[in-house]
Amino acid sequence: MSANLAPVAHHTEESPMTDGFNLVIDALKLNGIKTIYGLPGIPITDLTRKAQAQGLRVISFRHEQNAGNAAAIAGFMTGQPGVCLTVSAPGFLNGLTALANATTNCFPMILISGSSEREIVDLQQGDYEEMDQVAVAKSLCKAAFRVLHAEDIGVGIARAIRSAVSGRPGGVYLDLPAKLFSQAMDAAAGTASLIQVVDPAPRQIPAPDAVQRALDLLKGAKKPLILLGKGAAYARAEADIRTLVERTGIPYLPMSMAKGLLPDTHELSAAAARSYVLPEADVVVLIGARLNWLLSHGKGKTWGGKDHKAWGGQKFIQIDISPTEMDSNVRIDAPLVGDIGSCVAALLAGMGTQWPKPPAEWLSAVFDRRNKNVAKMAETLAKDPKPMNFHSALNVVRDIVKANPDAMLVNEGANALDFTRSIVDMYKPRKRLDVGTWGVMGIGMGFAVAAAVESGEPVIAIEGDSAFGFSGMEVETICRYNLPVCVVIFNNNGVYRGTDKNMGGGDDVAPTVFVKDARYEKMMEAFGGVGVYATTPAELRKGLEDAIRSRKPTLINAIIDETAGTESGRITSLNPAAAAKK
Ligand code: OXT
Ligand code: ADP
Ligand code: MG
Repeated sequence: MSANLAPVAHHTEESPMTDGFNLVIDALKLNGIKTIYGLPGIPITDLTRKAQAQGLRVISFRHEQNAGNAAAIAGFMTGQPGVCLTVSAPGFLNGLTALANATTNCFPMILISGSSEREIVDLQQGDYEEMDQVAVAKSLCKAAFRVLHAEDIGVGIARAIRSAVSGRPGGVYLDLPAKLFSQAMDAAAGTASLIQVVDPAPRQIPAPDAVQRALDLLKGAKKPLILLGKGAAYARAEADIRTLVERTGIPYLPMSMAKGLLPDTHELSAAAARSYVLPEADVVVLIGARLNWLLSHGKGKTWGGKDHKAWGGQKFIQIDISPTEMDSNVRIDAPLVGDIGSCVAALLAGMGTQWPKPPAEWLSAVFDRRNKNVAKMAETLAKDPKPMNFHSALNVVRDIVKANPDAMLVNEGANALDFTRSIVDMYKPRKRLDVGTWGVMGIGMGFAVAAAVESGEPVIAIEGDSAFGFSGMEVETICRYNLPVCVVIFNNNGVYRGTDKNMGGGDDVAPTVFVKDARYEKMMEAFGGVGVYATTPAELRKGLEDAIRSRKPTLINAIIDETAGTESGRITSLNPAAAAKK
């Protein structure tokens, strides 16, 4: 233990001493952290109180996973690490799913958990909520640190911030043992020990020969395609990306959370021709998108390969900050390693102001296909079936988002997710927040809370009824902080559909089926918010319009035809039974 530690400390004008509590708060504030998402309890209750007293906003949740998801998406929205604060062992574990999900999605986040006494944990003597949390966290995040001495708090928080946001962003775990908080030290020395991180996410300039290689490949393309991923949204490079798209005239395809980077109504969007452009393109520029399962690993029938493992013959230019992302699935012919802003700027500089447009046959093939699909979709959306289905309900959401392009859209479910992605156009960057790389259910209310807190804009959360259940208790949090969140539950009585039968013929309902006609809107009413029961598009529209106008916490229980969904939405082929047939 350090020599200058004394047992008690209070941070007052008179006192020359400070303590662990204050140093943690001061270090966070010094680095521009404004909000802590968390859940109090031993040993961090006083930390939450003191943080609030000293001007940090503390958003207190009902379950740590939701606080963690809020912190993670705050990181994505702002580019600053989102901070989640939990108690030891069980609270820490509850936050860990969110930390792992943040790392998987490249969202910068710091999970700070209080922990039990090291001496007892290491001898496994059975402390209150005992767990070697650093060891558990290590494999699920970018970095894990433990601070044992008050004078190291500044370094610990600086390392956590830098690890979370530099290079490929991700989750970081910071372990603060209970004893640390009451350690006292000289206040001036404490202040001097804090670090304000300089340039936490330094630009990474691509090598000039790598830029030239990419331009040479692109110049020879007959059927080029640009693919935008959520890394491009995170990088806030939309102005240069738009210039790149418009100067080259290359059709582009946005991944789910890259929707709105350019407005989905942009004339060069190929979103509605996805299954045409992927197999047909000859040179694909990946900007902040990985060739993972969401892109069929860059091969197989999606890309025009003969079978599900065969490469389709495309050449790839990949812009990514992580050098080891290259060749992770197929050969990357022109890797461009650097931050997206710098890489796109370098491409633009190398191109000059004139760049040959793609061949007209390619453009007309892509846009004919797109226009046909858009027209077909418009026909479907114009129908008014009874009962309401995903399309007729989403036609309303589509109008509302168009009229309120600054509103945030949170989305989870299976059919509720997939139909929303293709039907609801986005107009601005970083407005669409969803299940991401893992397809994880449970992000809904955590994301919605952070979306409201960080943006101040109205939030619309389109939720499958199953998806909502994972974080539904946070409607109380939404009411407590009076957040302008409108939760819309697409209630089809179950996971995917409400019509499954018990295959054994017993009394229990099938595993995918819920209580029929559940009145979810009453959950919001229970906490003082507005509940709406909507069986028609008109009722849904009124509910949404009222919610946006009033900014009152609202839950709309939108009753959807229980037969309308498909198993696993658009990813039915990933079900083992279906995959075996491939
Ligand atoms: O080109 P084609 O013809 O193919 O058409 C495409 C586009 O061109 C076209 N399109 C358009 N047409 C017209 N106009 C416009 N504007 C337009 N835009 C596009 O539309 C189609 C589709 O386009 P898209 O979406 O771009 O293309 P596609 O082929 O779908 O893209 C492929 C993918 C893989 C990129 C895409 O499908 C994708 O992003 N998928 C993500 C899927 C996903 O992550 N799903 C969530 C997980 S499912 C499952 O795991 C669930 N669970 C299990 C579980 C989970 N996940 N987590 C945890 C912690 N525990 C358990 C559970 C429990 S889902 C779930 C709950 C489900 O029940 P709910 O009640 O919540 O939900 P409901 O299903 O609603 O009941
Ligand atoms: P999507 O799911 O939208 O396809 P992914 O999460 O798979 O997107 O990919 C995001 C990619 O963006 C990651 O490989 C990550 O390394 C990269 N990335 C994130 N931020 C930056 C940045 N500022 N510059 C360059 N690449 C980035
Ligand atoms: Mg459902």
